[in-house]
Amino acid sequence: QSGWTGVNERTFIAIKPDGVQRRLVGQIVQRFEKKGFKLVGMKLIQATEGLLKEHYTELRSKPFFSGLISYMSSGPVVAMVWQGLDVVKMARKMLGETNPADSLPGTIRGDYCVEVGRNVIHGSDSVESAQREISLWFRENELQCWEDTHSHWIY
Ligand code: 3AN
Repeated sequence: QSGWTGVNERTFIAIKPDGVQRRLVGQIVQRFEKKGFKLVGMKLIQATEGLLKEHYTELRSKPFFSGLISYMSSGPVVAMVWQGLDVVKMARKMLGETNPADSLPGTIRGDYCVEVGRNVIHGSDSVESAQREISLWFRENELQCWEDTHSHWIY
């Protein structure tokens, strides 16, 4: 689908239950806004086990899989879709590494967390994963295409 590349590239970002419970939602959203990306979808959702197992299907044989599912269902998550040039790759840079210990200060995981099993945020790892994850978490009518129509009165 041509609409998924260039400035219209989209990624799926989720603030995990620990991020919500630690009141980090505002600061995380602010980082994506300040970077210049466009918010096109957002909801607070208690994910079902079924949704999470599907989301993490590639990890189902990992020893931490059941712990991961119970962590991710321990409270609501903020599911978001962000749009912009190269957003998949740049969002991964903003997140830092899977293990917070390998994440540089300045990244979200580098600044806000210490344990791999409580690493605050998820971001799609490729354009293909982003497409799969967005359609898993959002209906088409929950995503907004919008333009900056007010810039004429911001001086
Ligand atoms: P990422 O979220 O950086 O793409 P994945 O997809 O390898 O990393 O892992 C998905 C999630 O599984 C991680 N965000 C983390 O919460 C959890 N996880 C990954 N590796 C481990 C581990 N060794 N022990 C516990 N949890 C892990």
